[in-house]
Amino acid sequence: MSTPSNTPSSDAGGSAVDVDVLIVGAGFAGIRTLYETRRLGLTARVLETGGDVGGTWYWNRYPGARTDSESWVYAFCFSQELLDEWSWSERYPGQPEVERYLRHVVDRFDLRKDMRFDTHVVSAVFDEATGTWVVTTGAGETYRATYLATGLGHSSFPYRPPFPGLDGFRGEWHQSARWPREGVDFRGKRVALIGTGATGIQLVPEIAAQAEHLTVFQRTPNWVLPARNHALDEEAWRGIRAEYDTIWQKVFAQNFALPYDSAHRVAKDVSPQEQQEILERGYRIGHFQFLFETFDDVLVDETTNELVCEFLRGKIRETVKDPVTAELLCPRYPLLAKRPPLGTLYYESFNRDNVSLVDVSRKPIVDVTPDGVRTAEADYPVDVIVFATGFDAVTGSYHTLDIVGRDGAHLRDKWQDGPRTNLGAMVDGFPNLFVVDGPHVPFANIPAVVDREVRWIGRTLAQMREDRYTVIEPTAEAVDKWTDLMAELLQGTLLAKGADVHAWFLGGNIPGKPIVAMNYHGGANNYFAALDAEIDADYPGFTRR
Ligand code: N01
Repeated sequence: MSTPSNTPSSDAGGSAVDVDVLIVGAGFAGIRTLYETRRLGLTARVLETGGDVGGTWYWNRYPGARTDSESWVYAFCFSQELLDEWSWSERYPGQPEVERYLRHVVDRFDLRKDMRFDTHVVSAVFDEATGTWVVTTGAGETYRATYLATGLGHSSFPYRPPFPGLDGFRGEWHQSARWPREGVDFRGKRVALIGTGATGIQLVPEIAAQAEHLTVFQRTPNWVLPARNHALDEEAWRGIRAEYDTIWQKVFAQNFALPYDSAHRVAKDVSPQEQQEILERGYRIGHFQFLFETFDDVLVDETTNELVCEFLRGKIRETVKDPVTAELLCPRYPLLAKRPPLGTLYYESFNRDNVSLVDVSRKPIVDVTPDGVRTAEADYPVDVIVFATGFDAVTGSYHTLDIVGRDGAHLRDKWQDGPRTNLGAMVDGFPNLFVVDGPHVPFANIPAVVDREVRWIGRTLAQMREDRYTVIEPTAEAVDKWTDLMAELLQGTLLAKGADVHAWFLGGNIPGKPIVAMNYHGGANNYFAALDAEIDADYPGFTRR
């Protein structure tokens, strides 16, 4: 076992450490954490499995991959200079542009020198004698650090297609979350696409434009909202920059950390005709604005939700010419019981002669044969299979490394019935472990959530230094309370209906995974307030020594 050649930087509990903070993951969370620790004058090192920065945006390079938060807020906001100098080219940037952005950020702030790529962390063990974390990589290197910060990502542990026979398939197959860098040539090929989540619906128009034939296997239809993507020219950017302060203020004041105003009305406040006019206006604007600026009660009132659902079903029926296909594409569960994606030319793709839809809700996919996909009803011979079958989301990545806290407790055991945290940031029994953008943080615009959580971590570390503490850990009572709150908040929204439709944010997409609230559903703005309140009250939910 080799030891990295870092100069020991500080002392915790009497034992020299290689760095103050060891950060796992170089996506938005890891980059933001490295910036914060540097700002505090701490030494840090990022270890990343991938070959470069990006996290989700490094691996998910399938055609059509793009953000569905608007670019101007799908960004770091810690530096005014960075905001001033970076202009996204589109409302929703594609994967290559997001990856370029993240590379620009690490180079711009000279962060790369503290990052190690192609380095997979296999374990992190808390050494009680010295109060430090000992982190081991797949290559057998070890690092000792006072603090461990995990930015492992929500969508980073792909759900391996569960179908028997895959190894005997004679064609080629690809999984969206592990897309080959050289791309895939679909020209002249018969292609099967399995999965119609946010990923699948982005892939459909791209594959359809190339393939000889595309067969889409759908188990549950999705509510695909119109993205209305467009290019951003200099004039658009002048407008955004003139308003940037207000835009970010709105982000931090909104439930989903998006720069939208509340509608200030519920559906029953207005006449049926006005309801339709409001929905039409919202639909023309598109994006999640359609959800948040039409009626304030879409997420909580079943009648309003169904009103909006029926409006959307009307749009699907208007768009898709074949009525049987249109009905199959119409969801029958509440909007937001699954995470709705934004689409471009998704429904329109089903009007193409080379695209067909197969409903596998009642006649499931049984296996993969040497020649293609077999359902309980028929065989579909294809040349290529694309799996967009999603992720063991939010907590799945925490099973890829063994995190061992006090008394030899394994995090994966502690979380076997669902995650347990205080503020989504720390876990009792795992001192000095900061979970960055893991479970129990808001289901919201990720860079904004990361920013506020990491800001809290930074303030906490600074306060500890001032108070001469070296160890922090949440109390078991605070963890129980926060975990119970997650369940309670979920029940206050229609997102709880996700339990009926395999919603990944409840764990329902992975067979055998416990169905629990894995996120904070009380509004990102309220979560940010809870972080501040913890500091203002001098950390009542934590012990420090
Ligand atoms: O994964 P998913 P995803 N037989 O779990 C189907 C983020 N993201 O990668 O719905 C047949 O949503 C499954 O069917 P069902 C975003 O947060 C963001 O698409 O469970 N089908 C479903 O259709 C998103 O929500 C962007 O019945 C099977 C699909 O596979 C999250 O990542 C882009 C099956 C999986 O959908 C996950 O999205 C992409 C089976 N046995 C992703 N097993 C942005 O735009 C699974 N499926 C930023």
